Amino acid sequence: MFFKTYSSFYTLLTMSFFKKIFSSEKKEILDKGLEKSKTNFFSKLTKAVAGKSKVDDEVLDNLEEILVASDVGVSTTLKIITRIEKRVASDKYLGISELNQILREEIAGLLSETNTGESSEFIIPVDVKPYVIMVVGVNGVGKTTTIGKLAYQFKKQGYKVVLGAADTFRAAAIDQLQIWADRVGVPIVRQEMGSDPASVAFDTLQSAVAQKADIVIIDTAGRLHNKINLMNELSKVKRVMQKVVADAPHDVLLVLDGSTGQNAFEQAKQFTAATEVSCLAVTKLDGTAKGGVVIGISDQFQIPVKYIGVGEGIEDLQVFNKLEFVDSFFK
Ligand SMILES: Nc1nc2c(ncn2[C@@H]2O[C@H](COP(=O)(O)OP(=O)(O)O)[C@@H](O)[C@H]2O)c(=O)[nH]1
Ligand SMILES: [Mg+2]
Repeated sequence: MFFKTYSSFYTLLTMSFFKKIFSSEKKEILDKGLEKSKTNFFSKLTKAVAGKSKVDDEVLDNLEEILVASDVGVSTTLKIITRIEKRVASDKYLGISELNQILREEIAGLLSETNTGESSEFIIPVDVKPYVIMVVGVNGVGKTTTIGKLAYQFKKQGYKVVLGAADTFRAAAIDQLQIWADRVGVPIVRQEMGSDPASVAFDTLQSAVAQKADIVIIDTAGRLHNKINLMNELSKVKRVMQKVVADAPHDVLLVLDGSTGQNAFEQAKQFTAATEVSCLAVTKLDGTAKGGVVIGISDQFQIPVKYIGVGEGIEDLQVFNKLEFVDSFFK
């Protein structure tokens, strides 16, 4: 009895210890990833408030410009400015030294009001097998890389994963997914370049069912040159998958390249109009000054940002947490 209690206490202790190490590591990677965005934002802000002692109209005008220039987006910027104006009105005097703290609080407040709730990693119901995730987005945004990182996380959690190379548009796309599959150690279903993406998706699901796999991730080619084509292609892939798994896909993950700033917004608009998207991943937040785009995207779309990409490595995919993100940005 004593031993049992002691050992479960010990397990708890080590678990929380590792959790702490993990979360502080995650935080460090996020802080580092957002460095460029922060430097860019705060150097502008410092210039804008030089010689000022309180938050006045001029400071707010400058702040508005800086937020827009940081890719937060016009409509989200206006909401933030309105909130700060209200605060200035009620507090009478807001010192410049408090501006940072206020920005952090108001943006966190704004994002916590969005109705997408707290985002979390994919939750795989035990009675759904295989759970099918279709990944969409334009060429180069980081779909294949994100799939590799996700497969790695799922595998680590003990799930049996199968990948489907339904981006058959370029040979390199198929090979790249193969490289990730080998690296993670999960099976991949592929066909020749140029073959029908729907047929690859069909094969992948059949193979996953036969192998009793838990999760299937389907890579697709997102050619946006024509919305109707894109819509038709994605609905065909879905329709064909449903011949094997009736309610597939269970999730459609749209990948956006955060380093393209406003372009990412545009792509989100076009894809959500062309197909049902259930969640978002914003990649390449490391090495860009446009990290503010995540704030705008999570404010403006009714779809949760589930993941952010903060590097090219296998570990560099994080579950997006609004408050952690704002905290890291305004620290
Ligand atoms: N720095 C950085 N690079 C990334 C990230 N995600 C993807 N990439 C890179 O972006 C490029 C395109 O990625 P890829 O997965 O091939 O995009 P796809 O065409 O949408 O499948 C590759 O060189 C990736 O290594 C990220 O979070 N950070
Ligand atoms: Mg690809």
